[in-house]
Amino acid sequence: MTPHPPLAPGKVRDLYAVSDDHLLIVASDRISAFERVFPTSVPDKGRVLTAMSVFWFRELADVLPNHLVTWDGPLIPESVRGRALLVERLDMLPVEAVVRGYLAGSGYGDYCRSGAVCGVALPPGLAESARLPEPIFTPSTKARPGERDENIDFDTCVSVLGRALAEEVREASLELYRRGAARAAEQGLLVADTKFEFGIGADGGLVLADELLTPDSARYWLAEGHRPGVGRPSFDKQHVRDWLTATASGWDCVSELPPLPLDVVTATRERYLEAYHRITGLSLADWPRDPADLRQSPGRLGQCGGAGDRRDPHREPDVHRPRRPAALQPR
Ligand code: PZK
Repeated sequence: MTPHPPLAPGKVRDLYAVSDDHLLIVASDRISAFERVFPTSVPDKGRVLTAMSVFWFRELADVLPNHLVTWDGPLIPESVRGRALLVERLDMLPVEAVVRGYLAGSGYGDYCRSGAVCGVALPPGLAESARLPEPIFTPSTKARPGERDENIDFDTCVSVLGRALAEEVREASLELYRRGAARAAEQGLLVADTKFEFGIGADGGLVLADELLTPDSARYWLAEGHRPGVGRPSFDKQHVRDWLTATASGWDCVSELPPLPLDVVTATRERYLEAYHRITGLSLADWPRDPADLRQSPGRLGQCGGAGDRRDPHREPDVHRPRRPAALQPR
C-alpha cells in the first residue's frame, strides 16, 4: 500500500519505517470498541483523526517539541495523503501518560475499589463521570497487543523513567491536558481523560509522540447534559455503543463484533466531522494543505513547532514564538 516496509500494524493505525530517522503513521478508517475492531469501517475517520492530531500538534507546540515533521508534500505517499503523518523516529518511553479531569473508565473502577487512582487519593463520595477537583496524572504501562494497560503509581513511574524524566513527563502532560481541555470547553466539549506518549529525540530531549487529543486517544464528552452519576459514552462512539449494547445488535459481549448498520456508520461519521469542526473551527474539505503553502501566508496557521520545524530554513527566529513555561524548559 505504501512504498515503505511495515513496522507495526496497530488496531486502527499502521506504522511504516521510512528511514533510520523517520516513520510514517497511517490512520485507517477502522473503528474499535471494547478493545476490538469492527468489520465495518467509518469513511473519513482516518483523515479526521490525522487532521485533528496536526491541529493539536501545532496548537500545543509551545508546551513541548513534538515528533511531527510533515503531513503533505513529496514525502507523503499519494495513496495515504490526508491520513498519514511523517514523524521523527524516537526512543519511546515505556509508559503511557494518562491525564484525567473526570472519573471514567479504569479510573472510576480503581477509585471504587481503593478511593485512589494510580496512588492519587481522591475525595470520598465522587460519582462516576464526576469532575475531579483538579486534573491528575495517572500513568500506565503499555500492555502487549490485546491486553489491557496496567495503571501504575507515580513511584513506579519514577522507578522506570528516573525521577527527573518522570516529573518532566508529568508536568508536560498536565499542561497539555489543561490547554487542550480549555480549548475544547470553549466549543462545548469536555475532555474526560486522555493519553499521551513521549519519546526521547536525537538531541536527548523529551518529545511528544503518537496522536494528540484525537477521539481515539481522548474521551470527549458533550458538555451539555453532563451529569455525574451516569456513565457516558464518548462523543464520537455514542451511536456505536448505543447500538451495540441494545438487544437489536444481538452482540453477546464475547463474539467478534458484528458489522455496523449503515445508519450507525453515517451517524458516527457525522460525529467525527462535527468533533473536528467544533475543536478546530476548520472544515475537512480543506484538508490536507501542504505546509509549504501555509508558510507563505501570515497568521497563526503559518506558525509551526513540530520536530520538522527545527530544520526548516524558512522558520522564523525563536524570539517570535511563544515561550514554553519555565517548568518545562529542557535541562
Ligand atoms: C512508535 N508506536 C505506536 C503502533 C501506530 C503507532 N515517533 C516514534 N518513534 C518511534 N516509535 C514510535 C513513534 C511514534 N509515534 C509509536 N510504536 C512505536 C504505534 C502501531 C501503529 F501508528
